Amino acid sequence: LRFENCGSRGAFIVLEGLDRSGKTSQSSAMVSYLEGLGHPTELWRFPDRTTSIGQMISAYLSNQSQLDDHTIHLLYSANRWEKSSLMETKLKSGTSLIVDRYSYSGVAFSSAKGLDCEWCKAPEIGLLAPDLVLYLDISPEKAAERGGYGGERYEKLEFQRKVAQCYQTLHDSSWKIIDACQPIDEVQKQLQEIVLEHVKACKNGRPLSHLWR
Ligand code: DGP
Ligand code: NA
Ligand code: NA
Repeated sequence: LRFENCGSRGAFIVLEGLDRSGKTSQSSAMVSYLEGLGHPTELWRFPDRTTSIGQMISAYLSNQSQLDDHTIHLLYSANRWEKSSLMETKLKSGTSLIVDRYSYSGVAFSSAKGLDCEWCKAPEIGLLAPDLVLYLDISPEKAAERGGYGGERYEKLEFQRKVAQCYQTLHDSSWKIIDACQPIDEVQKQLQEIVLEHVKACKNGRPLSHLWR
């Protein structure tokens, strides 16, 4: 049973959290879950490293290139803008999108470097707003214990502490905070309940909106 031709839209759902909070595995589990229920769903992630802007970001993250903090911030934002019309098309055609990181990472990671929060938000204004933001809550210390970090630029305890503080200032009514230290199945179950509710609300005609409102 598929729903794509019912004229109803898909849900735009973002997972956020520190590095090693479990976003990536929970995002793919969520896609399988929704697909299994017959809801057309795609897994997206930002940065999308497949585009040419995404490749510049990837080179920066692996320390193969150096960029001024403002410059890289705008590249992350441009990477979201370059995908935004496809995103809107997908949603309007009835496909739900599970998105691993979005503008909240953009603001949290850049303001953790000391950039002004309002300046960081500005290039995100007008992007589609998610219907739901699932924040996988874990302390920076616990996240660091999870098999350690890889070698990428931001994967350091001190920096992740600052990111966690910046995320705190971004919560709004679209956010649900999930305790990411629970057993993985429990986290998954809690996410499924919340997501299903939102997928249904979007099918029933909840309008899309734009950042930051
Ligand atoms: P990921 O591919 O999800 O591991 O993300 C790579 C790293 O980039 C991760 O440490 C989080 C960070 N990041 C993701 N999105 C943004 C963004 O928009 N701006 C900044 N400054 N950092 C970001
Ligand atoms: Na990472
Ligand atoms: Na990730």
